[in-house]
Order: sequence, then C-alpha cells, then structure tokens
Amino acid sequence: MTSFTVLNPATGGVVSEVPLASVEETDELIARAQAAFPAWRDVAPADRGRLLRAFARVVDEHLEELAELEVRNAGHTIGNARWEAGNVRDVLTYYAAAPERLFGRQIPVPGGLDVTFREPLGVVGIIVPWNFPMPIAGWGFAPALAAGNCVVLKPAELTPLTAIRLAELALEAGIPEGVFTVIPGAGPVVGERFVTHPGVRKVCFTGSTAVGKRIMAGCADQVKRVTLELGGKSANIVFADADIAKAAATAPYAVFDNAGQDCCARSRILVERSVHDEFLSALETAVQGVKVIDPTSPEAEMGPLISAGQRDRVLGYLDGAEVLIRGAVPDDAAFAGGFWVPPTVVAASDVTAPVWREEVFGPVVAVMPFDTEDDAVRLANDTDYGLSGSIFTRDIGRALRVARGVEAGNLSVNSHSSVRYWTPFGGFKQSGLGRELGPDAPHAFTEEKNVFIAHD
Ligand code: TXE
Repeated sequence: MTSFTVLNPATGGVVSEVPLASVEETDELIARAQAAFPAWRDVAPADRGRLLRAFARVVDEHLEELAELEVRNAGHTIGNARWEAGNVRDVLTYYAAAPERLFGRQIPVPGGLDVTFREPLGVVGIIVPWNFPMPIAGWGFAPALAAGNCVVLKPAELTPLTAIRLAELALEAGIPEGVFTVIPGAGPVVGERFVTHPGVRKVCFTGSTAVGKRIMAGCADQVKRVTLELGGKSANIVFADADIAKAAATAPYAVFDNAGQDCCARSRILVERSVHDEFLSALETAVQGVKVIDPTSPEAEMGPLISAGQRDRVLGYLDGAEVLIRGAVPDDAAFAGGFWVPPTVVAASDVTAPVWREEVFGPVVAVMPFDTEDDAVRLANDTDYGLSGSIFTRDIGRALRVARGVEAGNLSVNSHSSVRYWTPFGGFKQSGLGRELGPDAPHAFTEEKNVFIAHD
C-alpha cells in the first residue's frame, strides 16, 4: 500500500488520498533531521523561544482552517476542534518559555565544582494516534523542540491531515527545515522504523497498550528512551453525599466527549447504592440531552466514531449487554454512511464482563453500585489500567482518602478535568510510562550531564 484514503467519519465520504512513506523515505527524512540537529541545538535559548512563539502565532492565524480540517478528518465537533487547535497554540506558547529556563544544577561536592547540564537527545520520534491528532502531537513536539531536539512525527494513518498542515505552518513560522518533520505512514513501517533506527534517540508513543508493549520491547534493544501513553478504564466514583445533580449532569461529558474515544474517558461509573436510582434518573435526562448532530454545527456535542471498524468493535461490546439508556444519532440521510453510535449506558453486574474490563473507546459507559468507600476504591483499582478518574463527594477527607487510594495518574474531585498543559499527565500500571506536559516535560527530552571541575 503506497497511499491511504482518508474518509470523513460523519459521512463516510472521501476527504483525500495521502501517500504513505516507505522505510527508505523514512530513513531519508530521519537523516535530514539528524543533519538539522546541531544547528537547532545551538540556537540561543531566547531565539528558540521566539521561534516557538512565532509557530504558536501562525497556528493561531490558521486556527479556523485547522479546526475545519479536523472536523472532516477526525469527525470531531467543530467546538472541540477549535479547542484542540487552540491547545496546540497554547502548548507552544507555554513551552516557548522553557529554553531560557532549562537549568542545570550546581551540587556541593568536595575538591571542586560540580555542575549538571540539560542536553537535548537529538532526533525524537513521536507516534500519534487518531483520537486527538493535534493536541497529542503538540504535547510531544512542543517540549521536545523547546529542549533543542529535532522531531520526526508519524500521525495515525486515519488522521494525518492536520499534522501535515502543522508541519507546513512550522516552516512558515521560521522553524528551520528538518527540525520538525511529519512522516505520514503505516505504524508497522514508519512507526517501527522510529523504534529500530539508531539515529532516533527517543520514541514517544500514544496508542493501544498492545502496540505500546511492542514498542517498549523494541526500544529495549538499544536502551532507547521511551514514553508511553496508553489506554485507560477510568472510574467515575459518585458518593451519596455528592451533589448528585452535578455528578449526573457532567457524567456524559466525561465519557461521551469525542464519542468516547478518549484515553481518560470515565467509562465505569461507580455509584453508592443509596443514590443509584436517583443518579440514573438524572443521568437519563443528561444523556438524552447530548446533542449528537452534524459535527460542523457549533451546537454539536458528540460526533461519529473514527471508522467503520471502530464502530463495529464498539457495537460488539453491546452484544448481550443490559442497556439502561440509549441516546440518539442523526437521522439525516447525509450521515447515513457515517460511523455513528448513540451514547449508551449499560448496567454492570459482572466485573469480568468485557464492557467493564476493556477499553471500549466508544460512547459506552457501564454503571455499577457500591456499598462502602473501601469497595469503591477496590473496584476502581480492579483494572490493569490507571490513567484517570473522578470522585464526587462533599466530604473533603473522603475526597483525599479516595484520591490517594485510587491507582491512577490523574484524578479530579467534583470535576472530570484530566489534561491541563500546566500539570503532568500520564498513567499508572499499563496506562503508560513517564509523564507528558507540566513544567518538567522538557526534561524528558534531555540527558542530564554531570561535569566535575577539580580545584587543583
Ligand atoms: O491503535 P494503535 P488503534 C486504543 C483504543 C483503540 C485501540 C486500537 O482502545 O480502540 O487502541 O486503536 C501506530 N509500531 N487506543 O489500532 O494501533 C499507528 O499507526 C509503531 C488508545 O488505532 O496503537 C498509530 O499512529 N507504531 C489510545 C498509533 O500507533 C505503530 C489512542 C496508534 O495506533 C505500530 C488510540 C507499530 N507496530 C488507540 N502499529 C490512547 N491512549 O488514547 C501501529 N502503530
């Protein structure tokens, strides 16, 4: 296969045909990135910051264009897509301040002066999935570039268009050729080459746990640095003392946003038994209110799934499930060929059921009652994943106890907020390795070098 047909998930119509790079083409582009590295590493920190700010400005000038492209390519609602393009701009702006703050340390030692330096790794390979093509790319490339690395980035086959455009905008902003290169291609070809090529010093991967494990094993061969952001099966825990109306009104957003194709989706709701029925009845109203309509409408709150394959996979989880609530999909003929699944709530009574254990990655949430705080924590932790979670309670002590008890990287209390670029993001257990974002992200793209200078 030398090219990939990109479809509009809302309609099934063809958007464009994108060539897929071969191993030889990938090697050629990695070589160009290696050639660009010494000059980029040596750009004065303030100038590197200025270039990243210029990149952010150009992204901002093209925000609407990028957002509209993402609606066609990924099926996102226009509201979400605008936020996503804005997130790339904001993350670039945030890390534009990093080059001037990439401090080393002076460590007291006997006999001389000891200092550490933060040195860039060289060429970094970033492999991006299709669920959030723009933000996930930005969370990798912005801190990597800020720390003085060159980046080769492989978008998902299904959603390459905005990444390709971002690379053009980087050049327009004055980022030198070879510093940020997007290489559209197949995972097992271009992605694997990032793993095996000795010139790629680090691989940052976001995607399925299965492929993440394979990448980690491949990187071991060269002791290559690796950051993994993998799947999730996050719990939304609602205690009886919570603001039940707020918990029910926000629960759909926490799992149906981006049609559930979100590694932080709260796809398991644990509700204290005494408020289970009250919660479910409020949840029904909230789910029926989710606007699953033409994604180009500013009113749209949920769009289609990314592909026919993903739709069928998600529908498979509903086979034999006890459906409690089912929302709507657009009935307009224009969307008949799209990959739609209605927002769906199922009852969970069996902790071994696939819909309770596996990452569905679609608009499906399973609800289970619990009796005690300990039960809630135990059920939340009964998973191989550990990415996110929410806790709804008015009891501050309980909020803190449960937040400390749940094995997950990103928890929120009376909120579903997971990813804020100011704070570290990543998973416990099989949800990943390493952290992205936050003030320390550029460090993950450096080696700390220690130099000792003897007094005599
Ligand atoms: O992921 P893949 P898929 C989960 C989610 C979803 C499932 C399958 O549950 O339903 O994974 O999605 C590249 N070497 N997540 O099959 O295959 C691929 O080209 C190197 C959660 O699309 O992991 C793409 O760029 N790279 C997740 C990226 O990996 C390879 C987001 C992700 O694709 C490769 C996406 C290989 N051998 C899916 N094979 C999240 N954490 O948010 C594929 N790729």
